[in-house]
Amino acid sequence: MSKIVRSACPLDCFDACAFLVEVEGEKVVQVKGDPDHPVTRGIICSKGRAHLERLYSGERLKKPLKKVMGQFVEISWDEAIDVIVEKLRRVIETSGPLGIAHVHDCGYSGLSKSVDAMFFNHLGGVSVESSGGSLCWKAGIVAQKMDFGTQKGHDAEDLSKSKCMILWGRNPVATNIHFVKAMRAVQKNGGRVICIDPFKTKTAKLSDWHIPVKPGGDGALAFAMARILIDSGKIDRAFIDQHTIGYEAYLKEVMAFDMSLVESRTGLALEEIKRLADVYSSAEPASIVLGYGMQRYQNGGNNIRAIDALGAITGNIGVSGGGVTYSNKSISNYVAGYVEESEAFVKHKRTFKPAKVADFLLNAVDPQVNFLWVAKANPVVQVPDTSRVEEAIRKVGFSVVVDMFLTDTAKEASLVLPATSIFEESDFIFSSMYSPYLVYANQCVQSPEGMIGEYDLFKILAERMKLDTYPAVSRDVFFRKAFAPLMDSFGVTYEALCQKPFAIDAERVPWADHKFETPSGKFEFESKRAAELGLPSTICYDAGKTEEPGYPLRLITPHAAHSTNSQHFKDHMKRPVVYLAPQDARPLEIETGSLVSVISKRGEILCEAEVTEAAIEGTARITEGTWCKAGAVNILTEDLTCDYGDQAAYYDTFVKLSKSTFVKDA
Ligand SMILES: Nc1nc2c(c(=O)[nH]1)N[C@H]1C(S)=C(S)[C@@H](COP(=O)(O)OP(=O)(O)OC[C@H]3O[C@@H](n4cnc5c(=O)[nH]c(N)nc54)[C@H](O)[C@@H]3O)O[C@H]1N2
Ligand SMILES: Nc1nc2c(c(=O)[nH]1)N[C@H]1C(S)=C(S)[C@@H](COP(=O)(O)OP(=O)(O)OC[C@H]3O[C@@H](n4cnc5c(=O)[nH]c(N)nc54)[C@H](O)[C@@H]3O)O[C@H]1N2
Ligand SMILES: [Mo]
Repeated sequence: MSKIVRSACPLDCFDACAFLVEVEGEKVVQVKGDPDHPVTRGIICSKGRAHLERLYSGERLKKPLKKVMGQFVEISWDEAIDVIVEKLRRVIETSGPLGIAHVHDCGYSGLSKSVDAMFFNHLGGVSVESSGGSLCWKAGIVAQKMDFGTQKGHDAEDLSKSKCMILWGRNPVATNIHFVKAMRAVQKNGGRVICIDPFKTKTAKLSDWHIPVKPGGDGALAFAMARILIDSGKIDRAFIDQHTIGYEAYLKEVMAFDMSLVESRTGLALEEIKRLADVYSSAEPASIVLGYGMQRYQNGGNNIRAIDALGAITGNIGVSGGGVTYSNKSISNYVAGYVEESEAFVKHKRTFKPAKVADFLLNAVDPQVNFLWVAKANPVVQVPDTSRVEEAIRKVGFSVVVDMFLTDTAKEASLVLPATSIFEESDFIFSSMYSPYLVYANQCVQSPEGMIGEYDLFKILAERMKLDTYPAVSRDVFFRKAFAPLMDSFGVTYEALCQKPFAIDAERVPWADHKFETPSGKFEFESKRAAELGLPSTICYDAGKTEEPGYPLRLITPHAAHSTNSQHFKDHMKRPVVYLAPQDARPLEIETGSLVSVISKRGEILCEAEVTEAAIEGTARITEGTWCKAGAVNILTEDLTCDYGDQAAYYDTFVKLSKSTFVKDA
C-alpha cells in the first residue's frame, strides 16, 4: 500500500513547484506535480523529479567526513559536533567571532534551513557576505529600488493580459517553465511576445520576434528607444508630470546620448530599434519582464534603470498587464522577518562581496579568517575564479561544508556534514523570484539513521555554545513564530498555511495607486539614494566594459536547462559545449564537434564547439554549473562586481580560443 504526501521543490528557481510524493512503506517511489497548485498545476521538470535520484543516490553523504592527512574519514555526529564546538570556541577566544566567515546561497529554498544565519547572529555576528551582495540578481534589485523605492513584480496571471510582452534577458523555457503559459496566453489574445537576448534561445524561438542585442548593450538599446519615443512624442506626459520626479535631468541624459553609437553598441540596425519602440509604445498594455542574465555586467544596474525608464515614460507602470517586472517578492517579504530579527544580536559585523569571497578569505586581517562555514552553496564552482576560491578555502584553518554530496567545494573542506533531503524533513518552500505562493512540504520519509538535519544541528550547537538567546524551539513553534506577521496581516491560520498553497492577494498590480516607496513617493528618474551610494543619481547611459585586449570574444555563461546551477551536473562527465557564431569559428577552422581550449586571463578549459547561427558574433556562450571534473566555467571568469548591489559581473570576462590538438576521446 502506498500513500501520497504533499511536498514541494526547494530548488533555487522561479517556480517553487508543489509535489505529490508517493511513498511505499518507508520509501519514496515517485515524485509528481500537484495539480491543485494554482501556478504549477501538476507540471514539474526533470530537476524536480531528480530529488528522488538524489535521495537514494549511492554517492549521497550519510556520515560526517573529517579530513585527516588529506584523506576523508567517516566520523560520528558526536565527534563532528565536538570538533566544531572546539574550533568555534578557539577562534572566538583568539580572534573573536569575526574570525569566522559564513558563506551561504540558495541551494535550498526552505525556511527551516535559514537558521544558519540566525545561529551566527546569536553568536554575536561573524564575517558575512555584504547584505546587498549577491551572485545572482542584486544589481537589478538595487537598481529598481532607486527608481521605484522597492522591488515589486506582476504575477504571471496578470502578465498574461499584456498586448506586448518583452522578455528582456530572460529565458523562461529553460529557467521558469510555468511562465511559458503566460507567453502563450499573450499570443493567444493577439498580443506579441518579444525576446531580447544575444542568443537565439528556445524562448527566443517561441517568441514572435527575437532581437539579438550585443551583450551589455541593453542600456544603449533602452536609451535609443527613449530618444525615438521622446522625439516622436510617443510618451505619456500625464504620467510623467504626475507620478515621476527628475524627468528633466533624464531628458538631458537622453539628448546627450550619441545615437551614432547605437548600431555598434547594440549590434542592431536603427530601423529595428525604431520598430521595437513603436510596438512597445503603441500596445496597451505593454510589459517588460526582466531576466537576470542581462544584469551580470559592470553596467548591469544602470542598464536595468534605463529599462525601468521606458516603463515610466510610456506610462506602463501601475497598469494591469504592464509594468517592468524583475521579480516577485510578495510572499518572501513576510517569510524572512523572524530570522532577520536575530540581527539585533549582532555585535560585530564585517562584510565581503560575494564575488570576492576568495580575496576576502585570503587577505582578511584583524582578524584573519580561521573558520569557514559553507551551506546551501557550491562556491568553488559557482563563484568567479574557481582556482582562487579553492586556494582560499584550503588556506582557512578550518572549514565546514554542509551538502548532500561531495561537491568540488566539499572536497576542499576540513569537515563535511551531510544534509537531509527535502523528503526527510517538513518545511515551507517559497520563491522570491516569481511564484507568489508559499507551499508546505510534509516530511515523507525518515532520514538515514543518525543524520542530523540543519534545523536540529543549530539547536545542538547553540546549546553547546551556551547561546541562551537562541530560540531552541521545535520546528513547528519556529514556523509559527516566523509566520506571525503573515498570519496577523492576512488573517490566515497556521493550519491553513500547512494545508494548501497560500498567496497574498492584496496587490496584483504593483504601483496601481502610484504611491512609490522612494523618498519622494514618485518614480525617480533622479535618485538621491543612488547618489548616496556614490552612483549617478540620474538614470544614465553607461557603456560598461566592451573589450579586453588580446581576448577577442566576450564569454557569457548563463543557466542550463537541465540543471539548477551545479546541482544536476553531479554525474556529468562530458566537456562543456561552447556555442560560437560561424564568423568567429571559421577563421580558426573550428567546426561543430571540434575540441577547443577556451582561455581567459584567469584560466583555461577544454570545451566541445557548437557552431551555430543562434550565437552572436564576438561572443562565446557556455552554460554554467559543470563540475571541475568536466570543466567548470568559473575557472575562466573574473571576480568583477557590478555597479549596483555588489552583484557578480560574470559576463564581463573575455576569452580567446585555440583549436585543441587533443584527440577527442570516446
Ligand atoms: N533550468 C534552470 N532553471 C533555473 C536555474 C538554472 O540554473 N537552471 N537557475 C535559477 C536561478 S539561480 C536564476 S538566477 C534564474 C535565472 O533565470 P534567467 O534570467 O531566465 O536565466 P539566465 O540564464 O541567467 O539569463 C537569461 C538570458 O539572459 C541572456 N543574456 C546574457 N547577457 C545578456 C545581455 O547582455 N542582454 C540581454 N538582453 N540578455 C542577456 C542569456 O543569453 C540568457 O538566455 O533561473 C533559475 N532557474
Ligand atoms: N559563470 C556563472 N556563474 C554563476 C552564474 C552565472 O550565470 N554564470 N549564476 C549565479 C547564480 S544566479 C547563482 S544563484 C549562484 C548559485 O550558486 P550556488 O547556490 O552555490 O549553486 P548550486 O549549484 O545550486 O549549489 C547549491 C548547493 O547546495 C546543496 N544543497 C542542496 N540542498 C541542501 C540542503 O538542504 N542543505 C545544504 N547545506 N546544502 C544543500 C546542493 O547539493 C548544491 O551543492 O551561481 C552563480 N554562478
Ligand atoms: Mo540565481
